[in-house]
Amino acid sequence: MDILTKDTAGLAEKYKSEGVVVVRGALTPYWLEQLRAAVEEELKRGERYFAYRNMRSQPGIFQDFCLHSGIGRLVADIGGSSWASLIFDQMFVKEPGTRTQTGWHTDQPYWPVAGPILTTWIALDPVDADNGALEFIPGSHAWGKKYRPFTTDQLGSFVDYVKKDDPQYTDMPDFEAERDQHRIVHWDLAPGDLLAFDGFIVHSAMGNRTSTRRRRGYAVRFALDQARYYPNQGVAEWLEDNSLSLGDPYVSEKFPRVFNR
Ligand SMILES: O=C(O)CCC(=O)C(=O)O
Repeated sequence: MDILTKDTAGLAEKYKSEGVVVVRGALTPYWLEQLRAAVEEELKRGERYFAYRNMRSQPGIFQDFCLHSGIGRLVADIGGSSWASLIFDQMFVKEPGTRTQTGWHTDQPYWPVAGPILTTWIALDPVDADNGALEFIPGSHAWGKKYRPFTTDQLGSFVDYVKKDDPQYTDMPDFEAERDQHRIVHWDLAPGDLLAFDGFIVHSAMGNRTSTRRRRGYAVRFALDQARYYPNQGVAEWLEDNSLSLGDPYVSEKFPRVFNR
């Protein structure tokens, strides 16, 4: 039984041109409650923000969700792909008072993958501009830019560029300073709504300025048709895989196919 919405009409076209779409009510109450519980359990580790990643590699709710919820089909439908493989998952909790903005960035230059990557970001709480909505520059995924990766502190603030001499990357403009030159969008989300966005789209996340409203988000990254192993790119060695050669489809035991049409 599929447990995620199948109502994806029109989304693939929009995703292709904008690089980001919202799917309302994507999760059933069952999965919403399961993921919320799993996040609470994980938070007991006492880490901050960026530290919670790849939970799906251990048996448990996150893994069950990634492999068995039907999300792979949703991802392939939106991304116009015949298959989807699982890269990793990550949770982003901005507690009340976490004012730090997650700086403007693109994701894919950090990872050893060329070709299409789609992230699903699922709201586990109501999300809006006051408690940490994600912002996007629609269409920026198609600019053909590969922005230089940078390190951040555990709250997401810029620290320093890495790969400073690598000519495949360009430095990122100060999008915050030039906000008025871009079309910037965000969505207010209800729990269970899902954002799907491209690995190259320019995005950021606002701070949580509220004193009472948590903002829990659960992100899962997938590779699609034409995604290839490209270890010449990236800074995330933990996403490399010796069983793959340069140019192989990004599918392996470590990065399993979760949907195949
Ligand atoms: O949820 C957040 O705070 C940031 C999420 C993000 O940047 C991402 O998933 O790539």
